[in-house]
Amino acid sequence: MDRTFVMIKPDGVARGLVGTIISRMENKGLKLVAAKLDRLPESRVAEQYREHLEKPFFPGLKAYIMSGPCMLMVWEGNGVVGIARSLIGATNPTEAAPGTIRGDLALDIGRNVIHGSDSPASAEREIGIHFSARDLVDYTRCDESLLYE
Ligand code: DAT
Ligand code: MG
Repeated sequence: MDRTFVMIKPDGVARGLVGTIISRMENKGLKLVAAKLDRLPESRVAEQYREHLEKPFFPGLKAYIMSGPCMLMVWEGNGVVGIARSLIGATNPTEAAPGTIRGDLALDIGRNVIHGSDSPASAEREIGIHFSARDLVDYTRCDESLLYE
């Protein structure tokens, strides 16, 4: 089964949006396999956003991500990387479609509430930054034929 890394950023946690965001992903049918509330040290912010280290917005992004605890999660499902990105919406909430998390719950690219991995390779890399193999819980949620033909 495919996996992706999703992180509710400190604004989302502080605004009390953890429950509504998890509900959206559960309602879709995705399966939560790991979760922890965690403050990211600078080293993990740099690893997480390594492709953005030299960008002008990186210092602000780092301060934002380190401003409070994040809700770190691993979600499972067929095609979950793309499905999670669709649920999350465009990077800039001013362009994110209504119905998406960023479209419904955020206003500004610098406070866009949530991160989701952009490819299966990124997902594997990002899960490895924040979780160890034993953090990923193997369990039966429901009869999977209710969700997949
Ligand atoms: P995404 O989070 O949709 O994968 P990204 O990987 O391009 O987007 O950028 C990572 C985060 O960095 C993004 O969620 C918000 C911030 N960011 C990106 N581009 C930005 C910009 N032009 N100005 C300010 N923040 C930006
Ligand atoms: Mg990205």
